[in-house]
Amino acid sequence: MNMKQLAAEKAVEYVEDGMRIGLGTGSTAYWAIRKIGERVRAGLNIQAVATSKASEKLAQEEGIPLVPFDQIAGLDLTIDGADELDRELHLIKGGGGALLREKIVAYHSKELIIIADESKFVDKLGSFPLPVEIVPFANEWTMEALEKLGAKPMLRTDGERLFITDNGNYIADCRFGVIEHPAELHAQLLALPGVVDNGLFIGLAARAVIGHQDGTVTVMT
Ligand code: ABF
Repeated sequence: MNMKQLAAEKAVEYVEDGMRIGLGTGSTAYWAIRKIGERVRAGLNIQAVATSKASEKLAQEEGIPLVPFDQIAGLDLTIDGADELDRELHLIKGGGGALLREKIVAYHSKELIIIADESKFVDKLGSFPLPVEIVPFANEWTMEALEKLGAKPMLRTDGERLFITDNGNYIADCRFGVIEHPAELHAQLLALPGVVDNGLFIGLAARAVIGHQDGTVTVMT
């Protein structure tokens, strides 16, 4: 079993009958959705929402009951991946471009469990460029404002064309170097007009399940 699958399957042990579950996105969340599907087919009764079209499709194939957002009042548990996490469970997410939907779903969950292989665990955030979702209007000015905050921002492209998020926005991948104060940076970014949100998740994750190369799994709280 690979490290991602190990972490994902351990995290799915926290899913209980009757829960409302948020399904994350990415290659680690993929294994969690597969395992949840297996448990649903064995009789587990849950309701779920997905953070992306890809996860929604996989959940449908797995037979996981999906409910529209207006028919569910919040979630008990969301299981999602991350691009980086530190020992305080500060995260960088959004490498897949779904950070806004992932953050909305995480915020409305009583608990967010992050699943990752050991390579995602870092002493300090910042090796992974921080994804910042910005509106297309006057994006050149927003990019300049990001530079003034100390970033080297690059608009994400999808091959030749600009990458467009599910919300119709752009992603600026911002190299800040080591992020010494994630909460402060998060607040500074949110204060910039034109910035919709950013991939720093502060105080949202309650637990991280990490899969290791030697086949073990650790749970951080
Ligand atoms: C989502 O998928 C994102 O927030 C993050 O960018 C990515 C992690 O993907 P993977 O598990 O494939 O590394 O959770």
